[in-house]
Amino acid sequence: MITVHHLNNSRSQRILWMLEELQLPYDIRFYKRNPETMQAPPELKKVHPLGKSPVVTDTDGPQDEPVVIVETGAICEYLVEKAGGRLGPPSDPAGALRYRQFLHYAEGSVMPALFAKLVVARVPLIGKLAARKVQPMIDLHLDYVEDELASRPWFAGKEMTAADIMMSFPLEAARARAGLANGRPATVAWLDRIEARPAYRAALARGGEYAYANSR
Ligand SMILES: N[C@@H](CCC(=O)N[C@@H](CS)C(=O)NCC(=O)O)C(=O)O
Repeated sequence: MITVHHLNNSRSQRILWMLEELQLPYDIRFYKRNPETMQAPPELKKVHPLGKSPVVTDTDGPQDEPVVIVETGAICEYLVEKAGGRLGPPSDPAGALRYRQFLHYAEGSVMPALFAKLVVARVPLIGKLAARKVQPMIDLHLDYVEDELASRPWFAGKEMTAADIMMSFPLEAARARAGLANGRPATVAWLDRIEARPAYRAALARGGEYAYANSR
């Protein structure tokens, strides 16, 4: 059985969405952020030493051994494999390359820029000014994403894949905190498309508090 160790308002929402898309059975263990520090509670360190979310445990891992997996991208790849390739790379080489790129790009490039803004904005006195300095770093990514989505419906090509699931959290966070919706219609349309999906809605209903979803 798959268990998602799920933190409110966090990246682990993507894993719930992916499991709903794949229709794989799963349990959720809920963890709540400390409202002042926003940190995960210490219990999560009992599941994995990093104490961050998502963590997935699977009692039926490869060779029937239980496994503990961290890193959203690695978890997505694990689930694609477990589901016999569903939501995995498209068969054409260019699409497969785009799939691989965006699977890594979400956490490797977009999230660090957004995180930098979040951290500097909290610095007393100079926070607001410093956050404005970081904004162009974020815009570079958001404008690139807009260009990409202007020419095809999904990040890898004609079909939705795990790359779209990976990109959902940074783009939802950027809509909430970094002005994504200003003049980026293709990305906004993509956000509307993902959020209208029944599996996305089912994951929201199961996962509880997720401040980055647009309410419909
Ligand atoms: N790159 C990692 C990041 C994991 C991460 O930082 N998760 C956040 C949730 S959005 C977390 O657990 N924050 C609470 C904490 O660090 O205590 C991934 O994608 O899994």
